[in-house]
Amino acid sequence: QRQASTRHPDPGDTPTPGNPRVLITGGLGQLGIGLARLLRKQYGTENVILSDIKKPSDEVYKSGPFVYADVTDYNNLRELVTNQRVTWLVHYSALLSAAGEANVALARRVNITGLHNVLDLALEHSLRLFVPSTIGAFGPTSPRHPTPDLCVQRPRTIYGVSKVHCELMGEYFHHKYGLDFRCLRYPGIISADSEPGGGTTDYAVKIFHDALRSGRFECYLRADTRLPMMHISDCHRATLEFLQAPERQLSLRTYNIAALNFTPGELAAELRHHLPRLEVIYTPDRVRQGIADGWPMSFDDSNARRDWGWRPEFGLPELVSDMLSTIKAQTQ
Ligand code: AKB
Repeated sequence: QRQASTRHPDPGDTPTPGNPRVLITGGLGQLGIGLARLLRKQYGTENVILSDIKKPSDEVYKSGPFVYADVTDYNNLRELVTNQRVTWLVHYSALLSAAGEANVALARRVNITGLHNVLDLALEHSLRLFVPSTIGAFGPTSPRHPTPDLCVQRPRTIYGVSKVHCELMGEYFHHKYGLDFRCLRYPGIISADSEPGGGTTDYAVKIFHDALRSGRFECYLRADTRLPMMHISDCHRATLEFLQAPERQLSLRTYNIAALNFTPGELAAELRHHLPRLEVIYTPDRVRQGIADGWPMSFDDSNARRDWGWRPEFGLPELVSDMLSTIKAQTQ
């Protein structure tokens, strides 16, 4: 049996009373490191454990606890949850939409078997379990502009199918066994310091890097493809606020969260306020254009706003200025 290895072998530490002990799976993807930073500020560095099957950079390794965790291996996860006395589990491991279409068998293993493992574990150890869902949990027969929380969900990607399965299983476990399951449907997330991988919304991150590097960007979506998007700091804040929301305030267990929506053409126009010479050419890719054409164009997040006070901060001008200044600072 595999032994969990930790930067700080600290299971003997006494967690501050009332503070959760958080384990983040898939922690080296686009979202884990930033969420860990925010949670560590609130609950203490040692109480937030990042995990992944990949090797962390020196910077991540030095910044707080990191452990190896394979979500497809139940015993590995169980050992970790027990030894580290985990009370909250944030399950970020997943293959995204385009990566899932390229490897359906792996997407099934990670997104469905991995989910079953964390659900069982959360039930066994009475954990608060947060799993993100996505705009990708909807499909061409869903109302698309805006998409409400409750409507037809017939996605046509393995990623979307696995996320609808996740929403339904989590809600079922909540109703049947009282599991504290919480799920937010994320839009495309825009971040400067961590790169997305294998998604359909990734163009909206890459455009900033290419615009600054070469002044030219080749977009795999048509100029008029509208999708819901969100700045990463809004995403992290939404996740923290939702995790902290008292259970009595939650009328749903799965909520849409929205910030803004735009097309590649509108994003390029906003970027040209800063980089007037930016050249964008559109070469739609069959798979990703097909996926985007069946996804929501905008999200109705009125339930999240009403129940737990969700409010985004970043509009398009703020998002573009922030991305450009952060990437410029990184490359100087
Ligand atoms: C993807 O494009 O697959 C993800 C998502 C919207 O869930 N970024």
